[in-house]
Amino acid sequence: MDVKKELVVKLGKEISVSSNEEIFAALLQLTKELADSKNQKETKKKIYYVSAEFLIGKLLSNNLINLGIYDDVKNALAENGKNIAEIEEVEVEPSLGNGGLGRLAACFLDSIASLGLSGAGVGLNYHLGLFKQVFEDHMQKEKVNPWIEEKGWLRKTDVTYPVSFGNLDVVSRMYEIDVTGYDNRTNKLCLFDLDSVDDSIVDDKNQFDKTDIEKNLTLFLYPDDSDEDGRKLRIYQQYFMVSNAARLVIDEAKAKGSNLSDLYDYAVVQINDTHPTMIIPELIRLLVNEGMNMDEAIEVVSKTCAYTNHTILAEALEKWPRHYLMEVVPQLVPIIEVLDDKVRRRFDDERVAIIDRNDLVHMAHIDIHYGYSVNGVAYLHTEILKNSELNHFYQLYPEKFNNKTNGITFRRWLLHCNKALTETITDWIGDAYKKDAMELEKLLAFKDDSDKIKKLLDIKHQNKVLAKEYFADKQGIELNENSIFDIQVKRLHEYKRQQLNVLYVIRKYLDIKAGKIPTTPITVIFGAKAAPAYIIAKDIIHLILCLQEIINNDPEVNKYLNVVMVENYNVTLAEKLIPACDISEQISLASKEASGTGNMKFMLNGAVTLGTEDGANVEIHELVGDDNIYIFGASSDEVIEHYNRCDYVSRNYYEKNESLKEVVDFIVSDKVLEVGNREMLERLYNELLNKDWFMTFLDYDQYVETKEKAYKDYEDRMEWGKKMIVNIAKAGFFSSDRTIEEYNRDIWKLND
Ligand code: 26V
Repeated sequence: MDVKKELVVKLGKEISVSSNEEIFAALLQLTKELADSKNQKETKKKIYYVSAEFLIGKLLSNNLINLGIYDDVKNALAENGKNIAEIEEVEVEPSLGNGGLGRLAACFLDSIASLGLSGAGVGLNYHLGLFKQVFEDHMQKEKVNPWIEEKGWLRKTDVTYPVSFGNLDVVSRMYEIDVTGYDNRTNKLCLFDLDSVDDSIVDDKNQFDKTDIEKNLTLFLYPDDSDEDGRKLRIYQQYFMVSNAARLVIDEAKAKGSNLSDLYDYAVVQINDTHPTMIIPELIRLLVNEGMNMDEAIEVVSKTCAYTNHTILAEALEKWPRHYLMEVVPQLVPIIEVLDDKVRRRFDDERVAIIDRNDLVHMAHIDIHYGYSVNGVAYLHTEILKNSELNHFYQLYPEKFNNKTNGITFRRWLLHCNKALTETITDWIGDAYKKDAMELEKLLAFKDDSDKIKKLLDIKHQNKVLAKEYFADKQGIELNENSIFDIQVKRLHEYKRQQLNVLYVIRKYLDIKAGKIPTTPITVIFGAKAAPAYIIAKDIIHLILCLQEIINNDPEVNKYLNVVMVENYNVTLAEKLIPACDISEQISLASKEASGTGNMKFMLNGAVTLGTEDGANVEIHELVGDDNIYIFGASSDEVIEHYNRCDYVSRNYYEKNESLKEVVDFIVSDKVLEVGNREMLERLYNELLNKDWFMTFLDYDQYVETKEKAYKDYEDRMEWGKKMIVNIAKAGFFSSDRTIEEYNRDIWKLND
């Protein structure tokens, strides 16, 4: 295809005289046409990945790469004085996701299409999605984040379904976004919406009438659930999502010749965390409406649905009061009661009941009893599910439990975000690794080759310069490209322990003030959104922003240490930061991070992990070996023991440890109080001293010591470069193509 000719036709004029917006619109059209040409006939069985979140990121560049025309487009634009990076800037990042679970769903869709599997994502078309984070007075403020534009990837379809709630009947509409496979088929992300939803009901404080379902249903991802109306709205959303998904599954199966008794030969529904759980009773309800008897419907659905668990945090394992369900989705309640009744008749064990004694419906329990597969997302996480968190269920159904260690798509997290590294790797080992990620191991041959190492170090430096330019331009942030980039980017949560990293920053600041100067300057970079109602998380952000102000403006310190918190961390910013990173902070309290996927992205881009033995860090450690990772802290077994014995007392650590005491006290020192808010800082200080549920102090000494070692090792550039090569070479295992092949082999079995 002559890309230039195509673009000129679409533009109706020369590229050189077109605006970036016009070029973006033309490329959008071209991409959609090409994607259409790769729509393939569906196979008999199809995977439906149902998820409340799809954190897809900007799509233009990725689609161009997957369709094989990125270089042609880039060159055609360059010949006409246009820069593809500037065209990419025109696109607004979709706001359909929150964190790891949503990004995983997006990587999986890419891999499903890239492996040529017939599949669809099913979710909701949130108009405002997740809030936009801005910083005011060193605090996070939430602003609305409209992202849907006239000229975008969404395609309105004629597919509509009636959906009934207790007090309301609505008619849905399906939108589609193309999911282009890498040199392969196009699949769809199906997003359901309501024509009556009205963005204008939201005021400038992000408030709206939570009971006006016809107008608010698909406005926000995870609407505030601090009151009853908010919680009910979540149930409205969840049912709306799964009712549509169920109708889609049944319609498509029927169209392919299913008599519904064989639904599982046509469809597999992967339930992404508990948010889509109601698809189980809903499918049962629809099959019964089609004339199937209840027992058979339950059996058919149980052979169709599979569940993925992404967290062991109790707060995220959803339990809905039966009376909420009775009000919002009364048609499901009798079915859920039958499901509960069957469980109670089989097992005399309150712990595995679906409806508990307090009349709470345990969504995960529905998934486990009435799905045929339960998987965790990393080796350690699955072991914890089997041996402790879900042990009662594991005893009942050992055959259902399996592990699928997460992965990331290398198209976005290497080919797209790190062009220089991609080119260099291709130079060195050819491009087979783009389809077979394990080929990256060939890089190990170069780990003692000083020219190759120098080249890698040079690429890292270039990526730091690119990040510096980007953040200077977009956020007015100054980054020192000659410093160590030590990065922690992920949702803000106490279990992820950004606060531990902050304690280290204070330690370093006090050391520098006392004359202990680091050999190489350090930039500690944070990016994180806190849930709007998560008070302590917001206090941690406040402390980081105060430290940023104090440290970066202190001439004695800022030559050696800088703290930067980027605003509104999202996929687009991740793509700039990850290629520039030296040290990847993965410091969760062992046992709490199910997997992590940022850890994989950093590794693939040549950063070295500083982390606890948690989630997929365990597997990274195993692959790269002790010399190429910095591991510290208590093991998951030790942590679980502390919880069981209730014997972790943070104050004891504080009182016995001078360094720690000095650092913690600094949080409420005059210096910080001068800049910050007393109430927030004191609350955080008290939380750490009196509660510290995620055991920050437990690992403080080891963290400081290990991080110092990493900074010291960084000085030996050739040795460090070797670590970088090993990390990149061993990252192949974390390709989501491998993960999806395993899902297909063990759970979906699409090609049988
Ligand atoms: C759950 C809930 C529950 C109720 C209210 C709001 C809310 C918001 C989000 C969630 C799900 C969060 C779960 C999540 O993102 N888990 C992450 O999943 C990643 C992909 O498997 C994994 O790498 C991370 O370790 C895990 O934290």
